[in-house]
Amino acid sequence: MRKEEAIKVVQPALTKERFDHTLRVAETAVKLADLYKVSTEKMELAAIFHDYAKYRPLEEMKEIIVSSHLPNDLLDYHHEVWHGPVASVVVEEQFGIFDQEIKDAIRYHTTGKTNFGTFEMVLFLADYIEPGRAFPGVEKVRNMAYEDLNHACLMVSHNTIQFLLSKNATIYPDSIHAYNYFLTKLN
Ligand code: DGI
Ligand code: FE
Ligand code: FE
Ligand code: FE
Repeated sequence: MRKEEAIKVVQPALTKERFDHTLRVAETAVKLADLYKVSTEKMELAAIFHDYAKYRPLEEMKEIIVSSHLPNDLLDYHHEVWHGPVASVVVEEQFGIFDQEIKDAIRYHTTGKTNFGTFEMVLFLADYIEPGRAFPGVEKVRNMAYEDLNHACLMVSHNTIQFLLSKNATIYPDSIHAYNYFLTKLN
């Protein structure tokens, strides 16, 4: 699928703010893909689709999780962790995107996972540091992003888990696995 075509289907599924975020994630992810030597063309497509399912009705997302290969334990956690996995299924079924890297980058963009690949890490990081984000400590992550991909992803995991703890929110196991993985790989 071409970039223009992807944008055309994604835009009406999102709010104006979410669509603008998506374009900034794509721009950031392409820059990082170039730096870390993964496909910029595939990255742009993954980024354009990463939040595609964000505003699906919860019942519809549940139905997709139950009826697909996705793990049902997602349903035991907050619905914020559903939209990535759901989008990875929908882009294959609806748009014939079978590329495993693109699907996995979309699927795990919220939580990360263990043995996270370079391609997937770039989208995970770009989603966090795109210029519209104002998370506490984001500037430090932005600086690290262009120095050390793994270390920057560790900071994303660390900050996200810290944020979730501060809200007494449940933490999906993949978020913890990602944190451990990045920390273990630290230089
Ligand atoms: O969709 P975005 O807002 O661009 O960003 P995202 O998909 O990375 O994260 C969406 C939200 O999900 C964000 O507020 C943090 C939250 N989140 C990330 N990991 C977990 C989580 N929420 C829960 N409950 N558990 C997690 O493990
Ligand atoms: Fe998201
Ligand atoms: Fe994210
Ligand atoms: Fe996003």
